[in-house]
Amino acid sequence: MEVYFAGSIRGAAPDDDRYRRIVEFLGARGTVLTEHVAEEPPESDLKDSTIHDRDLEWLTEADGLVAEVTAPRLGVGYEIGRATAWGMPIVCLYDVTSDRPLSAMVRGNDAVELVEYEAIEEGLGALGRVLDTVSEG
Ligand code: 6IA
Repeated sequence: MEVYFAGSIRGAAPDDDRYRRIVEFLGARGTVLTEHVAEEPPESDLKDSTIHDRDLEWLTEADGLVAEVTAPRLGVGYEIGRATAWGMPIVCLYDVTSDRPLSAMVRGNDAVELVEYEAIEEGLGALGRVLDTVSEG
């Protein structure tokens, strides 16, 4: 299984290690095409057009998209939109203790399997169950 992991890069990311925990969790079940999203610092001197084209190519190659959407970001929303249009399996993780309400464009999207969590351990458990269902189906 090849998974595209999406999370905030240029905006406020969570001030804990949850992206790294998600990437490690996914990496134990398959290949994560975008491990760099969890790296510190994630920026490089690649041209934005190179990043855009490369990431979309990875997204087309992936078996599914897993996005952490607690920190709302244009880049993540764009990736969810493209994956929705391509009919890919999409799982979004959202921390319900956040004071930032989740966009209706995610919560109201039938193509998105939404995992709401209070602690990341709980979120990863639910993510695992969703992935089991997707891989069986
Ligand atoms: O709006 P944002 O830029 O925060 O959106 C983040 C999303 O866009 C992530 O899920 C990534 O897939 C994608 N993205 C944004 N910037 C980069 C990037 N910069 N590299 C890869 N994907 C990106 C350079 C990072 C470097 C370690 C190669």
